[in-house]
Amino acid sequence: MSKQIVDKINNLIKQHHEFFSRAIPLIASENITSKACRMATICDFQHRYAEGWPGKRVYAGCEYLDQVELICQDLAQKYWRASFADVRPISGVVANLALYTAMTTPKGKMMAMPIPSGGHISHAPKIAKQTGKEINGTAGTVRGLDVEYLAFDQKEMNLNIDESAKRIRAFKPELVLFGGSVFLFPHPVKELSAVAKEVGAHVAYDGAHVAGLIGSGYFQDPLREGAEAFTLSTHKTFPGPQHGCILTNGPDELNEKVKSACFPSMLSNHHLHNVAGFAITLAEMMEFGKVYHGQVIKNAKALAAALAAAGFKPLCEHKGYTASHQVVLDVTGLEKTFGLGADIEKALEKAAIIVNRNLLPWDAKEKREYTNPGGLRLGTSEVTRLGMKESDMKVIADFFKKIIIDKKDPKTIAPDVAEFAKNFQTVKFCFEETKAFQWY
Ligand code: DSN
Repeated sequence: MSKQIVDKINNLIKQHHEFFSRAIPLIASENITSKACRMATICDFQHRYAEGWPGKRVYAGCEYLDQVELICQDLAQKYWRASFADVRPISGVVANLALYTAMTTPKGKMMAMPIPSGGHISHAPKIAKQTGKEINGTAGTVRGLDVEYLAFDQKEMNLNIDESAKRIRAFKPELVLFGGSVFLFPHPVKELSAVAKEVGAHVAYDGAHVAGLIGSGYFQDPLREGAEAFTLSTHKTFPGPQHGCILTNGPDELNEKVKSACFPSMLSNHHLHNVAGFAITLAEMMEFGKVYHGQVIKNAKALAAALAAAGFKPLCEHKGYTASHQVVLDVTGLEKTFGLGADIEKALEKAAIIVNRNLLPWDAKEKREYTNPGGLRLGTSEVTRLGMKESDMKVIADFFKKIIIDKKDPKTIAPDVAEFAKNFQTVKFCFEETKAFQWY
């Protein structure tokens, strides 16, 4: 029986790989790693413990692990132009929790992007103040923080500077946190940092989604615009293994707080195999990131334009749709002919086009919920790493049109999607190109 379970799991993994080899992966928070990175993540490091800081571990046997972690710190500092990097957080959420520990008091006050407008759940309160609903966000639930939202301009899909400034002055938080999960345009970090500092607040930036863009010199540069700390995950636009990181430009007092928040407060072991994969991906992005991330952004703009030409409503046409890897589609108006976000997500999945439904900032007002919201969020990081260019975005938009507007049965489109996907089976922007979905 036990052997059958092993076989069954191996078979499910194989089927998953086969499915993705026939798919168009458009989840904005995902990406795909190189062979060198994958090999690092399955090495013996995964069996080891190395609590603490390199050179000052709680365990023996760390000589080589330490060297890898120091290389990872050094490369992260160079790539993101920071003087300090803690590469131990095992995810973006853990990096944020360590940040809250370093920069707030328990039950203190924080301001962040509104969750219904694309803020991340790790920034959220326990209870939504506007609706009284329990949302159990990380900041409110784990750190007990009283979270107030910055003001959001729905037309511009960005923070409203004047109204946010008023709210910061009135609420007087300990921490103002920028960044989010729906992230089309750079946040006004410079303008609002000045206001945050007037009230004595710390300023930080959650760049989980846009970290790769920023490292390669695009989007914005939060540590030079007023953010004291920059948290990130390493697997969205930055195409590494699933992990996290915290960057600062000092001072030492802040760095020491971050270090002790990571260990012992937030972590015991820190998944050393992923630190190795992170370091390898940093080396890749220092070599190939400028071209790769430039293409990610070009593809996102091209995908939005092609979807608009095909009859869809990507947000922010007046701003060129996006300055990041993301496109947000407003699918309201299709409810009578096809359905909303969840219906479309399901239909596309049947053709192996993988997207996620997403709330639009005005969904709550129009009584739509996350279960079937008015939006879709698309991301071009992974398809770009597989080699797609602007002309391929038109092909993708045409698949969307056939399924959602022309209402063709998605199962009849799946073979065309698979045929198209055959051209994109190699992980690029790395030293040794890799078969993307091969399973051993
Ligand atoms: N939930 C992820 C996203 O899709 O944005 C981030 O953790």
